[in-house]
Amino acid sequence: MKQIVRLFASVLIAGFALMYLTSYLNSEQGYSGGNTLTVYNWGDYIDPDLIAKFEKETGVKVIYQTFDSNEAMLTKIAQGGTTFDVAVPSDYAISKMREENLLLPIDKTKLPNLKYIDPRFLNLSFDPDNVYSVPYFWGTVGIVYNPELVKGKTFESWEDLWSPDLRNQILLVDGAREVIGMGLNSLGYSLNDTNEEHLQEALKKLNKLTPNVKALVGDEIKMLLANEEAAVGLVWSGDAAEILDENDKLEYVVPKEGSNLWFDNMVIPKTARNLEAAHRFINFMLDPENAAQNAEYVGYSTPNSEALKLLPEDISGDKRFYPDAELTDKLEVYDNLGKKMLAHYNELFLEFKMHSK
Ligand code: N2P
Repeated sequence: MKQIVRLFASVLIAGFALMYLTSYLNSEQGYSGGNTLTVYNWGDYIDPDLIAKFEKETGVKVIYQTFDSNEAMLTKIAQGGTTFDVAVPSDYAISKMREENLLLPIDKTKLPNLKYIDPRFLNLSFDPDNVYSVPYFWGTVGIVYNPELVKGKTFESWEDLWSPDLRNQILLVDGAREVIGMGLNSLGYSLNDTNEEHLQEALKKLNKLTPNVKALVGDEIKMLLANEEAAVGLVWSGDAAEILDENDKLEYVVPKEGSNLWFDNMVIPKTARNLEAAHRFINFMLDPENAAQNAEYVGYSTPNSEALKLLPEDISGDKRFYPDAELTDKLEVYDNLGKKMLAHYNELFLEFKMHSK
């Protein structure tokens, strides 16, 4: 009898040791098959309670990683060696990923909640028929300012940023397309302009802004502006919504020369290991209640029309963050300018950053 107990105990111990070893090896390799899902999203772009809710509902463990620019995300996915199951690129980056064969088609039969997306956000030119992508958030790029700190100045035009009274008062979001685009727009050019003379003109103009630029920053821009560490910021609309929520003295405007209208969509990169969980996660985020909770938490605008109905009227009715077609028709979506031109934009942005140091 003793022997049987001993044998039983050693089998049990060996079994546990094996289980431990496999789970250790899997986590070391960033393996995301089995019951895990790896999500790659922008920083500050989800309510963490939703991740916990998804894990509880599905038993799938979420490994969550963030990026702060489309360029960084693209490089990481293109390099390989990662196991991202879901990522959230913007419009032009989705088009580039399609071109570079970095995406898997989405199985819409697994997304019953897709019906809640407003058709206005479907079938856009960067992904006709939404073969590879499903809307997450959308918005604009504009200026947040503190009327008290700028002493009555308004920002109807991009040109207003160049005012000599704004010395060391402006924070810029650290994005190549946003900053170069602002330079181009301020000259009346398209933010998809590829004419070398226009691009050089924009760089020269941006370099003249450097005395006014306090810093180029990531997600900290929200905290800095809300705490009045700077008077003005070039920001994405959802960040503006959050800043204004923290400090209601501030204002958000989209200058009259035009600006960017952007769309961030969920995709399944080629690196995915757990397609089943990827579709479940996407469908979960499309659920109106979850989408509304997410929108309220991060401050960004939801493309989900059922979710919109669940949001308080002071959010859904705010034209600054839910602009109607009259404004959005005047804005431009970033085009996928091709590998070479996008690299050139990045170089110009780097030159500007060196200049503003
Ligand atoms: C959130 C960043 C949103 C990205 N921190 C806008 N495309």
